[in-house]
Amino acid sequence: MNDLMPLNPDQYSLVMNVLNLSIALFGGFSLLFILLRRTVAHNYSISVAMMAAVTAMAAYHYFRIYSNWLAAYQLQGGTYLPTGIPFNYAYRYADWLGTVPLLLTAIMLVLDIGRQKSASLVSRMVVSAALMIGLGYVGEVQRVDMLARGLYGLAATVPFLYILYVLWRELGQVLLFESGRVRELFSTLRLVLLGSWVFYPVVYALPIFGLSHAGLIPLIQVCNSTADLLAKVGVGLLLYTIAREKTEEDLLAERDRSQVPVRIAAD
Ligand SMILES: *C/C=C(C)/C=C/C=C(C)/C=C/C1=C(C)CCCC1(C)C
Repeated sequence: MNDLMPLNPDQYSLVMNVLNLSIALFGGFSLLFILLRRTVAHNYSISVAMMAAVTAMAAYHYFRIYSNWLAAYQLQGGTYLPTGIPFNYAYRYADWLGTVPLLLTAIMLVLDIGRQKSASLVSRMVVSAALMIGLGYVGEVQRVDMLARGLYGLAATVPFLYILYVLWRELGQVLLFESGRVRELFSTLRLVLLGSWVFYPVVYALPIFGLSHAGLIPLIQVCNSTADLLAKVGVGLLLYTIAREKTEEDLLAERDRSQVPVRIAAD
């Protein structure tokens, strides 16, 4: 789905501005996560560091998408015409291939899952994410064969549903060991994740329904960028809040434990 059509200046600059803003937000939040990493306990700082990496990777890829967008069109007589330089979808998929497994790993490492269980969960999530994105990419590069696009899309939906299943079912059981506040925050995180993730298959399916309007490419770019911001920055901030909450709970538990011997000694 790569055949660019002439755009009016509003469509062109909307995408340019959204991509530009995304670079700034991802870059800024990456820096913030690097700094915030030090405000949580050692056990959880790895998750916050991973979110810094996720947003940094996104900032880099958005910079490439932005430059590609500038090169793909040329203003001529008040209309933006394709220059012939292709607008490369691979940047998005390359980004997802790196960021989605990392994002899922960060989510799992913030919870108190046993070492063995977490290794198994992490590997299943990483494999599912890679399958989802790999199959989606093969479908994406089918430029005319919409049936193939649909079939690869459906195949990619299987690991997608499996990831959601793990997040709700298996992590639901792990969550029973967490405090009420952590459970609440984690439920919000899952909802934000779901709310942003459903955008991707929907946007992917648009061309299948014969929607080949000039506005389609701008629409896809704006939707994917919004979903990426929610899925990376929104989820990252919630993850940080959970890490903060657990740091405080651990400190309280530590204090309670260390008070016991003191009281005994005073008796
Ligand atoms: C930061 C980027 C994120 C969280 C990207 C997530 C991408 C997806 C959930 C993509 C899912 C897809 C399907 C479920 C089917 C069609 C193909 C995909 C790859 C667009």
